[in-house]
Amino acid sequence: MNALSKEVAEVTRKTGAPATTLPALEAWVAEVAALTQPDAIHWCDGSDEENEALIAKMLTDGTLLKLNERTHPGSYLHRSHPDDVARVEHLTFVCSRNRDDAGPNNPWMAPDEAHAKMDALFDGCMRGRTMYVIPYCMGPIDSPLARCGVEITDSPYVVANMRIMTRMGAAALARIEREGTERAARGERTDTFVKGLHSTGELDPNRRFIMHFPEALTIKSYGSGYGGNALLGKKCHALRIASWQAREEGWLAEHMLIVGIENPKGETRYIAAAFPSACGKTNLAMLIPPEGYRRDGWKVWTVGDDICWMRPGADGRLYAINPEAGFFGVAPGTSSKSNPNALATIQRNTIFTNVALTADGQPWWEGLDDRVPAFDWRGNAYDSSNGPAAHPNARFTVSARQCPSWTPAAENPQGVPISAIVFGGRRASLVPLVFQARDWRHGVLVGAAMGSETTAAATGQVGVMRRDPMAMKPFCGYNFADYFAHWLSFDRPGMKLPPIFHVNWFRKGADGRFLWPGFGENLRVLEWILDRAEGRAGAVETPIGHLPRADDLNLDGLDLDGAALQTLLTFDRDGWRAEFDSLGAYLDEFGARMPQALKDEHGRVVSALGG
Ligand code: OXD
Ligand code: MN
Repeated sequence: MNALSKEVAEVTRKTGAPATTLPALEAWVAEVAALTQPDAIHWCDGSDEENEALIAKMLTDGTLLKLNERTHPGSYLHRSHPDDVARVEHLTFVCSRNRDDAGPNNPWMAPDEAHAKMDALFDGCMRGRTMYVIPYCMGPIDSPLARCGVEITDSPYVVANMRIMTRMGAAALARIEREGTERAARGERTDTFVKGLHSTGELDPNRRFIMHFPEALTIKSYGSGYGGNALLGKKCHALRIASWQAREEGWLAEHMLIVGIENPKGETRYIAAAFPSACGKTNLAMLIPPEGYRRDGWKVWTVGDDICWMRPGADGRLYAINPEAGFFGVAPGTSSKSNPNALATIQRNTIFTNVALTADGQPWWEGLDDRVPAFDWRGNAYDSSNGPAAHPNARFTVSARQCPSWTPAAENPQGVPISAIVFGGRRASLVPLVFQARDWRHGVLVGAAMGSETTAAATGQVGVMRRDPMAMKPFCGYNFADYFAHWLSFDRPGMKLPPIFHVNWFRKGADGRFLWPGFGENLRVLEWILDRAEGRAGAVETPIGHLPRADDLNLDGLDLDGAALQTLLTFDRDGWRAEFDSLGAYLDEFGARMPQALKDEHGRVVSALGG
């Protein structure tokens, strides 16, 4: 017996592992245990009893605080390390064999170097800790579009969050084992589940990295316990690794919400919409129709608020699933005005992270109401001179099924058909309220051209305009040039692709105030979008696409200043010329790999804009 297998045998003796029939999984868990040296291994089954035991442990050691049981039953507060409050894009690497495959859009490290760096960090890091093995499924457990993974972590907080955010536990393990056994019978490799290894380490920002090895379907994350850095099913698997897999297999893994709009005739049509982090995807996915629309019988159904996996169906349409089972939403700004459905969703069985606390133990954040909290997100007595009470990236983790607008269509294994794709950024100027791309190719350019002001979802400066193509800048697991080529490849005979639109809810007037009321009123724009998709609503053609005139939108009952409306619907030729100059320079950064079709499309719009 060599040293490694001796250590594995020792861990197995101590803990009772292995707990799987799939040799490839058993071997990987044993290998990780030998490296990280945990005191115990716990295979998560996802049961209520398991969750209760974990919660009890976290209440005892202070990882969780119980919130007011009367107002927020079954809910808890977690305060993260103050240096660990957001995704860390500069420490997030794509470690493809070939550097160009990661592209200029991703920090890159050679796989051998990255493994060596990470394994040195993981060496012995779980001594004194329990290692949790979390089998999970992204997507409905019986969906052919769903994919499985296993996250190994030493954080019970991660386990509790993964249980809400994914289909975690026994059913996922059974699927992983079944798929492995079927592959073995065909003589194929059996470790096709995504392997995610995570440790909170010492929470030292100088010893923090999130590494992706897309060719090996592997993720290694060390030194953070926060959100997308640690809940590996979300950004790491369902976007970075999945986008790579999707390209190989002919589908799309996108940073998009999925929302169903039911009209008074009872017809529901689904929209997939990409917005950067903290730009209102959760609000749009749970929109409450304005009063007049409600009276007429309009309804809105939530399928997903962050990630969308889409695949062409036999009829050539795109069908989408939400790979997630819960919401990891931004709390600040969530209120009975901005998102009553989200507020109703998080009244129970919710894990809050880095929110403030009222004197009677209720969660609180800026924008919720006019109460004054007693404690800030760090747990200090609240003092407004210390900054916001809740961290701007404070979050709630909650099951999607608790949302009043949740639809059982989210469980449809075949996914929902997509009638329109929407891109949108946070743009204070230039970009109109809504426009429609001429065709798919132009739509891909519109997505590639997306720009947005940065938010608190990632560490770094907030409010800086940056290019964020298709809201995937932090999440595309490969070269953007290849990603655009992949999008373009869907434009082929037999496909019935949805039309593509761009929206901007964040346009500001000279006084710095938002011109468009947003929230529920956004349904007016979605109605125009869906009518356009069915060839009904009017528009005026411009070089940047088709814009509605005021008369083309249903503005009944909306109190909107005429000048504001004019600004929102105006196409500013000079401003767009400058925008397209900068877009051209951006596309050139990708060199010869950028698809000629996209460059030609850019050239076509530039000539339409005139010199
Ligand atoms: C998220 C993000 O957590 O985009 O969804 O940061
Ligand atoms: Mn997101």
